[in-house]
Amino acid sequence: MLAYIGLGSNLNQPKQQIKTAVLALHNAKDIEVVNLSSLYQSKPIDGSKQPDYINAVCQVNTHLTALELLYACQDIENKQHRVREKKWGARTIDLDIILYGVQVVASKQLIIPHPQMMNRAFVLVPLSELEDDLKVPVLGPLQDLIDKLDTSELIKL
Ligand code: PH2
Ligand code: MG
Ligand code: MG
Repeated sequence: MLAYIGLGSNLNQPKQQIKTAVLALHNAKDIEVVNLSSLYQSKPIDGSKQPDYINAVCQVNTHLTALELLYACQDIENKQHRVREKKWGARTIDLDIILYGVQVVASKQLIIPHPQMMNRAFVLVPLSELEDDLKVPVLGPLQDLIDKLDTSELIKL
């Protein structure tokens, strides 16, 4: 299954955190990293005072189920000392499953497509680098989603 994972960090050398997490995905059993977008810098979405984020999107090929992939991502977050304080607070690393093939998931643990993706240029723009004519399940063509967003504050590194 082809899946897309969004990575984000705004603490403890964010660029290095992203690279460490991609390497961990590469080394994880049953996950093959196929492609990685550029890194992007942006202001935190939520308005509170916290450092700018570095974000990227990674394309993976996996035999894991969506839930197993989530656990693999959480394992990597834990190894990089992710502390879950408040929702949308600053973090060393965040790995979110954005898409899992064309599968739609709505369980207590996991929602796919990622429920905030349509509001987040730092997810959609790197995703379009990897597959620009992507049609997102439920939400429609990726380019239409991007056209609805202000992407002017997103800095490609
Ligand atoms: N992640 C959040 C909340 N706000 N803002 C940016 N720019 N990048 C993020 O990855 C991000 C955010 C919660 O997951
Ligand atoms: Mg997130
Ligand atoms: Mg998350």
